[in-house]
Amino acid sequence: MRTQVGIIGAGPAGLVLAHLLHRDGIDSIVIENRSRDYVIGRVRAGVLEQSTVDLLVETGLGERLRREGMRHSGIHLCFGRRRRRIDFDDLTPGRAITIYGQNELVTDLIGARIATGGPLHFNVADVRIANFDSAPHIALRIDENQHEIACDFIAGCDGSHGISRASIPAGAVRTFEREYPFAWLGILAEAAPSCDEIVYALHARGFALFSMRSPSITRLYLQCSPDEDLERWPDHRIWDELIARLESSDGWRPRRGKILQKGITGMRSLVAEPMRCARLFLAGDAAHIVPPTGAKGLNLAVADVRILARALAAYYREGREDLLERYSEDCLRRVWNVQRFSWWMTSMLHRAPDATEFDYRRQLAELDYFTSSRAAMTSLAENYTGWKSAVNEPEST
Ligand code: RFL
Ligand code: PHB
Repeated sequence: MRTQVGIIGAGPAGLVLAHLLHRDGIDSIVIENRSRDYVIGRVRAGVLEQSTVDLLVETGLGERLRREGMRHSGIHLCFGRRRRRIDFDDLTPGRAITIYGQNELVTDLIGARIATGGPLHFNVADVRIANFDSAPHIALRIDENQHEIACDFIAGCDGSHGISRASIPAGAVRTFEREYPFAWLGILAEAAPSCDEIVYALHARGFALFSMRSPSITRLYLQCSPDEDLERWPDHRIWDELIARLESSDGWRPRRGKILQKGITGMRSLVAEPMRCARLFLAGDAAHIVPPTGAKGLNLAVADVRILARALAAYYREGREDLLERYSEDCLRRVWNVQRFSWWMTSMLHRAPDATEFDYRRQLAELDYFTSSRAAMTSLAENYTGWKSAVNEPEST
């Protein structure tokens, strides 16, 4: 097989890249080591930034997103039983977030890829990459048959446990990491949302988050320890804990319902620098991981591939290499800002095991400030709804 860009991974990064390249007349082959059902069924992100929504709409992927996506023009922060709202319409006019499950987005992207007739192979095995400093190729197995894809470039969009980053020779890429001493226990529940916006809460017993997927499905998370045993969390205990942490003095609390799915997610920050090694380009979770508190991972993946697609288009159309040369630098400015924001949201809203009462009171004061000073609320709103896409800079610059 031969193509211009070999794309490893059919998550949001790989599929959006394939979509953008197709629109620019650039061929690609997408390979994915899991099944189509598995990729679609994976319950993960739910919050799309304004620039992610704009890109999807502009490139013809907005039809179902516009119909079923839930546009939110604010979020709530709850602390010491006070629930305060950050009003995006007022603070960052024209910018909001949209709730649309990652699995819905991936479903749309797979549909769009299939409609173009572009190659997309699921269930591939033994993926290996080589020669990415000269003539890149990808070796793989499809249905017990060995294949090779020769390509001009490889896009490593294979997530945090993929082979792309791991294939780069030691010393060519540096990683910067941070582990957090807590995790999230997340549930999907059959319950109509009792608030029409997301609620983040800091409680003396730890963090909790109320979100949703549709008018009849809620998504909730609570802080737990990284080695938490799910067996110790029968459904009634999860609900009791969520309600204890989220309930506010105005009488609001999440509505109980049948738990459809539960799981534990560890929390990590990681950045690989540079995000490129010769003709191999890393994008999305393959290059960086953020803790989910800022709801940024998927949005960052889309921001990377937008820059990569533009650089590849300039290369094929005009023979320009400068945008490819600048790919890593262009992405990393946003990546580090998002790391900073996600780390900050995480630190403000979680209770670390070794934290003191002093720390807790300082966190409450920080929440009080960020929900009452207009300058502070604007900063939060600007970061949460996301940077402008075109110049990859904060909204107010
Ligand atoms: P993905 O989605 O992990 O996709 C990578 C794909 O590569 C495949 N793969 C391989 N394919 C071929 N050969 C190999 N050797 C391969 N190895 C792996 C994998 O099977 C997979 O299909 O990475 P991508 O595309 O970079 O997308 C990143 C996002 O998925 C991720 O950042 C977000 O889900 C993070 N995230 C959130 N992001 C947001 O923007 N907003 C949110 O609200 C949000 N909430 C979350 C989240 C992640 C969570 N978890 C479970 C980690 C909430 C949670 C709980
Ligand atoms: C979600 O809806 O899954 C969600 C919302 C906000 C976050 C993380 C996840 O910060």
